[in-house]
Amino acid sequence: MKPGKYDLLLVIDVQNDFCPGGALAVPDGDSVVPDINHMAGDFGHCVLTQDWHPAGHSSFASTHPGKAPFSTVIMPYGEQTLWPDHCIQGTQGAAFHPGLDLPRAQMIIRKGYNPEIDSYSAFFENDRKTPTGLAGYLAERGLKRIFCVGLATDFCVRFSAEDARKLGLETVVVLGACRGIDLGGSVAAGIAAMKAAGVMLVERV
Ligand code: VGL
Ligand code: ZN
Repeated sequence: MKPGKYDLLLVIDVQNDFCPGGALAVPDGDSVVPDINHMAGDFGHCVLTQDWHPAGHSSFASTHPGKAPFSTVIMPYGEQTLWPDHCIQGTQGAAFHPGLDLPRAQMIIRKGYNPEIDSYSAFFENDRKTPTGLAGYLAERGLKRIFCVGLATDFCVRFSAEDARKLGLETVVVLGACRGIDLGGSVAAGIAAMKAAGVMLVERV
């Protein structure tokens, strides 16, 4: 599973709010940074995603009176987990972790900016049909294999990897460079779902 010139490293949501001390901290989230920096040199292509919500986003519990963070609501597009306010556009919490060192990264996909729809996946919003443009970018550049790393294993990494498979891409998730939130067993469920979707799971590359 050695990456090369025609492979894309997709670095998902390595942002301050998902790291210890942040608004939606993923346990040990910052520990992926050195691994990702190190891996990036082996890839011909690197794209980052950045969770990028307006204040008052519909995925924030604070937007739904009486609702607590980590509870769920039904949205027009299905069930949505409600989160603490996080990754608000232009804030330090939304900035990439300062240790991330990816000078060769080619593009940043911002997602979750539509106030009405959350977006876990790098490819589609949570309605599972509004595209972000990443599929077109990969197609136009002739890239057919992606390696996913970052935060969080059970949400944005999982949804990105599943969508990549739906698009027919060869998809690898490097678990050693991912960390999960783990709500009620969501890491185990996410790993099972990714396997079932034909995602290749490896510890490192
Ligand atoms: C994420 C919850 C809310 C993630 C983003 O990056 O996994 N999770 N927004
Ligand atoms: Zn978010």
